[in-house]
Amino acid sequence: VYGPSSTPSHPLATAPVSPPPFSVDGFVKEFLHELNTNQGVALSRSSINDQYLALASTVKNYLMARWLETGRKTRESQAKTVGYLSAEYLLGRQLGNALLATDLGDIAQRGLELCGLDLATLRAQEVEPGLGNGGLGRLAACFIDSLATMNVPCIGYGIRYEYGIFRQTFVDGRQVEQPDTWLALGSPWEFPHPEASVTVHFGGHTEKYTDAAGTERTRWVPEWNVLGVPYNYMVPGYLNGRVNTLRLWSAQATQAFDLQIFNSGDYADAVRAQTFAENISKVLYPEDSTPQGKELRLQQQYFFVACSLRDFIDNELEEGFDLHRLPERIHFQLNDTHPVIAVPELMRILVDDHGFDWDEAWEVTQQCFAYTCHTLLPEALEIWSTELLGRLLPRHLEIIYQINDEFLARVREAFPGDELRARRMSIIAEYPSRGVRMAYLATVAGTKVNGVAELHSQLLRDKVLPDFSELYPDKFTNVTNGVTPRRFVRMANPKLSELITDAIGSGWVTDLERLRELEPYADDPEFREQFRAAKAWNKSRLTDLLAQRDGIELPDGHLLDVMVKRLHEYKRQSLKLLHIVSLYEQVHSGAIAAADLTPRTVVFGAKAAPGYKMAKDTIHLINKVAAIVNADPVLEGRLKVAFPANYNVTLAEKLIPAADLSEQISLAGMEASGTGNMKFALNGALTIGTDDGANVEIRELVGDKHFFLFGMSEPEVAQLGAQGYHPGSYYESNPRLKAALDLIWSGHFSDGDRYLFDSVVTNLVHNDRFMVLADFDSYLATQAKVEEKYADVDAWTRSAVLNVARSGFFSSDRSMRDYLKRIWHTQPVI
Ligand code: GPK
Repeated sequence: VYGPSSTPSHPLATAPVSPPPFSVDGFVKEFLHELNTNQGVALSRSSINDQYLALASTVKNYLMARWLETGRKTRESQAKTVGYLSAEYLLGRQLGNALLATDLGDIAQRGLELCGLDLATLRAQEVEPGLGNGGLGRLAACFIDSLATMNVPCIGYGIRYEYGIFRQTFVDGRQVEQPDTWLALGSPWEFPHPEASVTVHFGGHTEKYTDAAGTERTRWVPEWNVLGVPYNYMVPGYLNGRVNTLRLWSAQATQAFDLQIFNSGDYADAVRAQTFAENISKVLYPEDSTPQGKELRLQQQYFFVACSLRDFIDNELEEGFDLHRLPERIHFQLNDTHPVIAVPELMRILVDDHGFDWDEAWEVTQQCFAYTCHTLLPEALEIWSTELLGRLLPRHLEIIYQINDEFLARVREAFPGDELRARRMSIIAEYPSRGVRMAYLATVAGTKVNGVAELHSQLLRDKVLPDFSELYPDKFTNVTNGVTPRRFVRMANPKLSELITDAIGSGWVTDLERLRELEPYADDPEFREQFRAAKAWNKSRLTDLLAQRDGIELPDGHLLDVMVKRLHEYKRQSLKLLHIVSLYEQVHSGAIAAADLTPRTVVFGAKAAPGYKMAKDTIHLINKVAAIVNADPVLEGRLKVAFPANYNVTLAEKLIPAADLSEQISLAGMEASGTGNMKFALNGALTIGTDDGANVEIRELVGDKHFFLFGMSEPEVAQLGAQGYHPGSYYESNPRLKAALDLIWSGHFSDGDRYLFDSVVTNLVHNDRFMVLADFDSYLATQAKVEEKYADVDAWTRSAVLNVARSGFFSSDRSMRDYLKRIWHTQPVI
């Protein structure tokens, strides 16, 4: 199928592809060429968007030779590839990262200047692909960056949503969602390959037949299908010449599908059919940690997984490859339960399409997958109703039943007579209705199951999947999450990066543990001064950005206190809010003088799932409190609340480097890991946090003296829950807490409307599933310690430097080494 039909005789035809000359002149020539031939405009007539697109193409041209070379090397080596299966990739802008990975930044800047253009302006033109909700999607993006940088063959597989995570706006303080039209001005980073499309089937029924050899077999007779069109994206390693591939699938109507209806003469129906097919990759579901069980969502999951398996088997393996050896060539990592339908799909391919017998197929399948769990919230674990699954994917449901039968036979063998256990462990849930527990299916099928921080992995074993960890003790492992130091330090924080590199050399960018070498500098007054100067620069950069982006004015010289993450009750934005309301209330009741407050600006950034009422009410309340606090002359210069709308990766890159204080205040035992917490520590913010997720490991590494721990521990939470938690008793017995809640209740922040936020306050006082009130006192006491320390500039800076120096463990390069060692057992290809 591939390549020329006769042996080429021109010498250039077989020579390696060469990138354009690496010089300012070479760059200018290439850039103008792209502007003229791709955009079809002269420089003098070009728009900023033209210039941005031409710049992106220019940078792609530099990467292209490396991309082709990477593909050639990987194929030649026949190395095992990591197939990262993820419904979300929260990539962030591509241009800055590509310039960094190619070391083209300076050349581009100088070249553009010669053209009378400004690199920063063109970078600001890029709309980030927001193809994820939050931590889980951003983690996938960090992981593929690290694998490329570490020379590990990896294909990221996912969905090319036409609309990513919604654009958040505020109208009278309420969240209003707008569609994310990230493709509207053109997406220069993608390479569509319609010729490599894959057909995906749905619906219909199954039937038995006897094959030529007389064996009874099953085949799936589907009812409808769609086409998966792959779009490739470059995933450049940092200065190492490797460019891996991210392959995202877009849904289109198949011709056969169209023709059938066109032939029936109903043109309008045919066009509708096309829309129906395209719906599958139309929009990212904006629910984070709360699956809705929607049919279209299951269609999305099967769609991208079926495309990806077919793609790997048909295109990445040599012709005639023996699929018995598939585990030698791929390990698919299941990023949460979203892609778990890949398990029965691979079984179907092997058994139905390739004639494997069941046991052989199961042997192969079991070696090809591993599963990462990202949550402890029971409501976040996906269960697909058997009714829906059977209707959409009848053959897969049969396969799941058979997997379950054999699995339960094994359970009964290991625990004879323990029928209750067999029922507990069944992949098929019977109550409240019949459904497939995708986490159980993944656990049974995979080589390994991992949590995303030590505490989370332990709780996963002990509380979420205890029966499974008893049956398969060796399957369970931990890989603590990490973040890419390229994007989140080197690129986002150029001043700190320069300071670090001046002190210890540039090796830290790919070997983050080297940050340890900074420790002695914590005691160097001159270094601390420069460290503060970098922080001040970041703050003023943020001040400029928020002024022009949101019309928000950041006061000078404040402690910058930042809480950015999805809005969820378990993360407890309401605790941060109660802190603010309490400060306001204490000043106005005369309990404290405004002049005694540490000048502080609290910055929130958070999107709420559109159907999550409590989360949206909390956003509304934060905005209302902000309006009152910010307009209060008594608090002028002392307390300010900023809530820029539409928090995303682009904003994070400016916000995190400017922060002094990082808020990681989830109820202990609820935040699987957190990755924002790592980004803040690496950028020299101190953390106020509970003993939860990766906070535990951050505190262990940076040391108690440099971390503000508060609140109940996970065992204390469990104990309080078991003995019966009564939030009302905290409300009644803590006057400061009562005063703050009463102030909200009184309508003070809602123009006298006592009902507007009644649900928020009532929920806290009477239900409070996440024990906000129980931790209120401890939180406030610890905030007082924060203020005390902040007053000692040198002590604060010393701790901040030590946070940076001791957080090297949280590089996603280290996470990838752990996955390679503990799960994938594969190696770099050099
Ligand atoms: C977990 F279950 C989920 C989910 O649906 N989405 C999501 O972003 C997050 N997560 C966890 O909440 C974080 O603690 C964790 O760091 C992140 O996944 C990556 O593992």
